[in-house]
Amino acid sequence: MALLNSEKLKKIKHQASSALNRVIDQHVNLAVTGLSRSGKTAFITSLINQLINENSDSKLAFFDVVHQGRFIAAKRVPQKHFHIARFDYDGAIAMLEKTQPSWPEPTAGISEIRIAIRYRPKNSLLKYFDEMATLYLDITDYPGEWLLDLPLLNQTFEEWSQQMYQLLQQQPRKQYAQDFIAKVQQLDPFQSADEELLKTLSEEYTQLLHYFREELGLSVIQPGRFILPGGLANAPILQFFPYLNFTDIDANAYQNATDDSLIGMLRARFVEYKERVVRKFYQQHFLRFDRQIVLADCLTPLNKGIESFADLELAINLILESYNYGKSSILSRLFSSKIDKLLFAATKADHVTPEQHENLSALLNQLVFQPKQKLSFDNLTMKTLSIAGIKATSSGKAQYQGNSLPVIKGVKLNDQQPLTLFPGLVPSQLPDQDYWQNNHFNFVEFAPQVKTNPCQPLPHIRMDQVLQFLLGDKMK
Ligand SMILES: Nc1nc2c(ncn2[C@@H]2O[C@H](COP(=O)(O)OP(=O)(O)OP(=O)(O)O)[C@@H](O)[C@H]2O)c(=O)[nH]1
Ligand SMILES: [Mg+2]
Repeated sequence: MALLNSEKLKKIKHQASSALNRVIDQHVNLAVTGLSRSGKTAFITSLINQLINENSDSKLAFFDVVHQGRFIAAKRVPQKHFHIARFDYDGAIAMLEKTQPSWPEPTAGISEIRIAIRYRPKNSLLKYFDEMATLYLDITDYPGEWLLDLPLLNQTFEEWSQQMYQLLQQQPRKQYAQDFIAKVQQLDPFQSADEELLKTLSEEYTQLLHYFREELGLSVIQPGRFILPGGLANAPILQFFPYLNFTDIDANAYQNATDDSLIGMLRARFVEYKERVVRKFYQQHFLRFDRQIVLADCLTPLNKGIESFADLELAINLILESYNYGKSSILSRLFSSKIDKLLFAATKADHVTPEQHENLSALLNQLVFQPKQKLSFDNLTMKTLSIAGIKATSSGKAQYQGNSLPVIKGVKLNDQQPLTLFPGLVPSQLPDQDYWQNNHFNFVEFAPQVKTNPCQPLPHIRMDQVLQFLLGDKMK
């Protein structure tokens, strides 16, 4: 009897302490990334907005804690790291709530915001301690371009240069890179380093990268900081470029080249970039993230064409490297990350008609899961979804030549005119030649919808599923 009692007591103590721990230990570091213009700011703004405006009208049916009536309230609290810029939620909301709403401004670099979410845990045992529990959610916004730099850590200057040369020689980059390639090929690698020349040529290389990203809609931009320099603008650490003539260089002479020769200085700056910029980011930030969402705008590349889409595919491959924990992976050798859930989300789903959403998720799924098979993602749960952080259109049907067609309706961003359109078909598989020849995806930018009631959460698509995947298990 005494034994039974002590065992029972032990069990109760154990249950009580794990429940208590759970209450105390409620904290998630959520990282949000994606290439520039992929929708990070809109996504984070919406996520916070859904949480702090949660009420009977909110549309979070798939978020269990809300669906089960256990959600109490959420509010912003001061962020944890004072040296990191604050995510400008108020600025973004002010833009979206104007009489003529506009999208939040582009952002550069990293920012952070903290939300405290109060809820009632499912486990009734907790009523002995406290009826409520709090989940502290730290959200970090950082550019996806920084993730694309990770493979550099595994490369020598020579290897990286050769890889960049290969990319620059393929269309559509080739057409715009000819001039730059010719200038670099004329250089004598062993001439003494001329800092002005390095500065001018690295600026030219940076302009090319901007053109690739912004005009051609390409995704593989290396080094990422060249287009998002933050506090490093004009620093010599960003003044290098790939050397494009390695096949003609004497290997010994290259090895022995000192840092005051042109090639030596390029190499030294590349090494410094890897150490002080790339490695530092992983050490300072990446290692503290628990959960990650990668936003991908798949629709703009579909609209731009086959080359832009192929580049997105390559970029997703490179990004996945960061989560590949296999023995030979870069990360497992250099760092040990604790990310246990990774969500890939195809953003701006409100740009396609609802019956295409499934295709959009399937397409992203293919982009992500093909490379995944070659890598090792033990202990990592992954999911793909198609979402809209801030829904700017409504969907309906229109009559066209006697047929009823699905359409989206919105207000065009450029001239504020109403527009109804069928934007096109999204392939459910990686698009083949046939798709590119016979389909044209029409991506028109829409203005955010006018908000009639400021207390109403922002309209969205599947943000509740995002919340459930990323936080559901922490709010049981
Ligand atoms: N229709 C629609 N458009 C969106 C949505 N999210 C983003 N956009 C569009 O995409 C643009 C870029 O969105 P941002 O949220 O600023 O993207 P970002 O990733 O933060 O961009 P950077 O700060 O430049 O890196 C916006 O200005 C909108 O035009 C969405 O959910 N629906
Ligand atoms: Mg942004």
